[in-house]
Amino acid sequence: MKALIIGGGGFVGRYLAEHLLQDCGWETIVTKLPKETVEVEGCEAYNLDILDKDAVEALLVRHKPDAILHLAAQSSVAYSWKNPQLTADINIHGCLNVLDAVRDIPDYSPKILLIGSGEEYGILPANTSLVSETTPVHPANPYAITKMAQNLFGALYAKAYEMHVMMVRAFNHVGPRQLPQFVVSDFCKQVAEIMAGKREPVMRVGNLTAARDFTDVRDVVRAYSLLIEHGKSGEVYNVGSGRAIVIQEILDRIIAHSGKEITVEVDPAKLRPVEVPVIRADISKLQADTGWQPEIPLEQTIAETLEYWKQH
Ligand code: A2R
Ligand code: GDD
Repeated sequence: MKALIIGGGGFVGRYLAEHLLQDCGWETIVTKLPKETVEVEGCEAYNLDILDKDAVEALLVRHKPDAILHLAAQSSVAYSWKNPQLTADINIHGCLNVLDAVRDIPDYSPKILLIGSGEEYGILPANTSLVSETTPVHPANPYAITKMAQNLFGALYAKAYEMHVMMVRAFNHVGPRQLPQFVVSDFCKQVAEIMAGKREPVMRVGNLTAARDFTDVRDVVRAYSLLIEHGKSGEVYNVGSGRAIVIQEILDRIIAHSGKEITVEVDPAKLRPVEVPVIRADISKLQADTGWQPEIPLEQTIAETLEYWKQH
């Protein structure tokens, strides 16, 4: 198996490259942006902007990977409110560049995995929080709309052109090295700075009432390789833990690790114009088709993420 990770310089991409090479034994190449470095032993990295369709096609013609795992994205919900156009360009047009390049290359039919989001489900009817792949989507932010569009194109291309495209709806993934624009990393970084005396014992937070479904990034990348092996073309798969945890509880757990008295202040700049209250994944389809199980408890992920920030 020769795999290509597009967006290999991002948070998930590096874990995925390590997993495919070391655990799966697949030949693995990645694309990254010029500003990024990917230091994974045995992994060739190529610069690629997915908005450059010719470059996307040239790379695919040159390497003809058996599997394409498309991770490149503007991945921040918060930033998508500030720059919806850029988010749409990267997440929709960028993905179309990949799909069209594959469609246009003669006698080439790789397996393609598109990474959408649990945010696609959006605001649910009252008394609903557990979402399966058949639950209607009501995306409630620009990022979620772009991921819904990306996955609709994936399903369309699978049907129209008999391409082997699979779509993921990934719920929140966390772990060491995640950028501090995401909540667990953000809180761990602030607590690590307080513990090191680099910051007053005051944390600045956003909305603590929402509940999200968190999975360790190392479990997430195992789901992706299993989907490449066993997933069905044209299908959508939730990738999450099946449990929702309120952000306040995440905060309390992270603060508890510090052993310090810490004051919490809401930063209005961290609040979003619309917030999805609860998102929790029904993962039975993924489990039935691949046998996947999440293995790393959230407590361990939090401890390791905090440790990462204590050292950086
Ligand atoms: O936004 P940056 O500068 O951090 O770079 C991101 C990169 N990227 C691009 N790559 C190629 N061409 C572009 N025009 C382009 N624009 C952005 O894709 C970053 O290195 C990578 C995405 O990785 P992260 O932002 O770290 O996301 P993460 O958490 O690894 O999520 C992977 C996938 C994404 O599709 C998310 O939307 C989904 O899972 O949740
Ligand atoms: N970032 C951040 N910072 N979020 C906060 C904070 C804070 O200080 N305080 C509360 N939150 C809340 C957000 O309002 C949201 O309800 C929740 O914490 C998670 O926010 P993020 O970690 O920024 O992630 P996200 O849920 O918006 O998006 C992530 O998960 C999606 C899948 O559900 C990203 O990884 C997306 O790429 C991914 O698709």
